[in-house]
Amino acid sequence: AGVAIAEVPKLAQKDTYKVGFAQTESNNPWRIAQTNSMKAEAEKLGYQLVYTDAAGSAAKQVADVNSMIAQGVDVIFLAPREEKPLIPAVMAAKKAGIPVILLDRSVDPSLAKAGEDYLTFIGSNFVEEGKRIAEWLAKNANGKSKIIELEGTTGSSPANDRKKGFDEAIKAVGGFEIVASQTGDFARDKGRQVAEALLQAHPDADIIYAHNDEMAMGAIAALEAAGKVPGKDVLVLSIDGGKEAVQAVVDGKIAAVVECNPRFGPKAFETMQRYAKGEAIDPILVNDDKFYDASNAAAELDGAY
Ligand code: GYE
Repeated sequence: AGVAIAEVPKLAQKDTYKVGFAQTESNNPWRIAQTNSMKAEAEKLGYQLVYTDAAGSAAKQVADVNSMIAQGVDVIFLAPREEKPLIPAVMAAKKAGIPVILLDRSVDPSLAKAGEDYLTFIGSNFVEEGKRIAEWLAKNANGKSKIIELEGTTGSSPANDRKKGFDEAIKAVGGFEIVASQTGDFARDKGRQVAEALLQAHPDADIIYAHNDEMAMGAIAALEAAGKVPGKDVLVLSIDGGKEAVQAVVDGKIAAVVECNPRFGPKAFETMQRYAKGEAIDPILVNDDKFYDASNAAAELDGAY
């Protein structure tokens, strides 16, 4: 055990580094865009990147981090699959004297703290993303009101916070009802299956809010299979804003989508360099997210990842 140290391990200033990136899964365009951005930046800087893919398993991700520690990386970038199960990985790296920077998902704030156990969290404000969808609906729902919510991976920070931001804001607006809310694990096939079951149980639902594009595309498939017209009978809302989803906005199948910016590379490595120089690092570094609906999707399509 030993004495708990209330400080993130230091990082020496060096010409080059061996850096770990523990990715959580690679089953969607968002993850692939994020990984590509990290790999491109490491290559640009001439740093060695030790990349692992946990394939959707928190247990494997903990093992991946332990293996990076054994390989003696200088820094670990971690995209924690769930808020609680990755705490031991954060603590093991700290104990080994390796600073951790959390990317895109966070860990339980009551169990690990920025500036103490890990350096900082870089990512989107998920509460805000959910709130932006609710605010769009408040203005554009056109009388539609019965909502099916497809949640992301249970226990992950984006699922928790996208639900919180949306549910609280939609309640404050009034006149809407969330008739069902269930996880689709951020996955297309699961999203389609869950949407299919929930549409059968709630045939009067006329809005589907999906916590990511993959589940939104799955929901569109479920709607079409049920003979309903997405965009007309049922409004589909999403978060991530990859090219396929922005194209679906152009096609009228998705009503609106908040981007969740996956371009982490430049900011991640710049933060690490600033830390090595001895600069103070904020506990949260928020990415900017765009918003797409029928008013701008065609013009913005080229810029979507
Ligand atoms: O929305 C989803 C991905 O953690 C912000 O995870 C990320 C989310 C993203 O699998 O598509």
